[in-house]
Amino acid sequence: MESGLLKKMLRDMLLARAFEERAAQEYAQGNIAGFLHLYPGEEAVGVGVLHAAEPADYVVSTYREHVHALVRGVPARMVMAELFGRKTGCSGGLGGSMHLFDRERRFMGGYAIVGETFPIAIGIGYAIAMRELPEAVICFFGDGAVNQGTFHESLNMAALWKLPVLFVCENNHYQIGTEIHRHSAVAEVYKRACGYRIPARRVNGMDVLAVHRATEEALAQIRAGNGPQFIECETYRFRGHSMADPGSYRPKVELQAYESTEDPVKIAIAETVTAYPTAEQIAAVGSDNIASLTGSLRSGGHFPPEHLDAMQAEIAAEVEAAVHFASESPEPTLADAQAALDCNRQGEVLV
Ligand SMILES: Cc1ncc(C[n+]2csc(CCOP(=O)(O)OP(=O)(O)O)c2C)c(N)n1
Ligand SMILES: [Mg+2]
Repeated sequence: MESGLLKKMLRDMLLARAFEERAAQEYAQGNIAGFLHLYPGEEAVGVGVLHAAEPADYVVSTYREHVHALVRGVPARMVMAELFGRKTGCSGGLGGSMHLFDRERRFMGGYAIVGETFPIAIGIGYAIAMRELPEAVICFFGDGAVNQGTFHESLNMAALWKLPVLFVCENNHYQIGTEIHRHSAVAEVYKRACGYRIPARRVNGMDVLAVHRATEEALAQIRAGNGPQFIECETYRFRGHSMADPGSYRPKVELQAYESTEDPVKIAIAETVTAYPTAEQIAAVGSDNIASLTGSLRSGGHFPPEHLDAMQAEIAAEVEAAVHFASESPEPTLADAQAALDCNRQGEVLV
């Protein structure tokens, strides 16, 4: 993989983690109201999928969507301002954490209703198909959403009409406190797509490179006119379902095991930051063996640890600035809310 892309993905993974951890702090201090569903542990899914997409593709997501919006290019300050309910937020402060929206970046919304994303994705996919455009819709959803009627109705329609939709299941194994084998008759989510003859596969959702590769392949199939595709990303959330959930239904050892060995951010750093062999190591093996020493290095290039430190400092400053921007921004007025309603009444077409 090209090293520039690898670095961009690493940066987004780090931004995702830093943004969400800061949002948790702001929530605890009372600066963010309502529900707040955070993404730590799942970064490799959003980052891997969205870096394989084109700017012309559409994205539809759930209430756990801050990172999807960030990776799509919505500035951190506009996402944070939306979480704070401020007028400068990407939904004018009228949506909050679960309803981020950015028409310009084709981020067609986070949705609070489980299973709501499917019909919206299908509608956009239908519009694309009618116009015969080379675009696709990426539809994110959780493992808990696959028992909703909308899931089955939408997969059926997508397959029947060969709609350009990529279904991406973020399988973090839990629907709030209910583990997947206790809410789903088929715990391997990707197998459900067979019922609609949609090609489906399962990937390691903790490995950003694996997710990226699978998405590239699936999108290539969609753009070749082969209809919808399905990817199940197996992942894990490190925090509770929302800030209101201490997550006490999970064994501590389970969480600790994931955090210590499967953290997608640590894995992404390891993928990106590789050290060249030292002079002593080269001398020890002889120059003929340099190739074997360097063979494990990423072909794309070298990213020394000090670059990582600089990247992390830059991200910390970006998140700090986002919080400052959000807290200094005004709240929307009643007239703003009225204007937003009027705008829809005039039949504005969003797609
Ligand atoms: C139709 C509907 N039923 C119930 C809820 C309450 N609810 C909010 S999130 C959630 C769990 C969804 O779990 P999953 O799809 O696995 O997504 P995750 O939160 O794990 O990302 C439920 C039941 C809802 N928002 N909408
Ligand atoms: Mg889940």
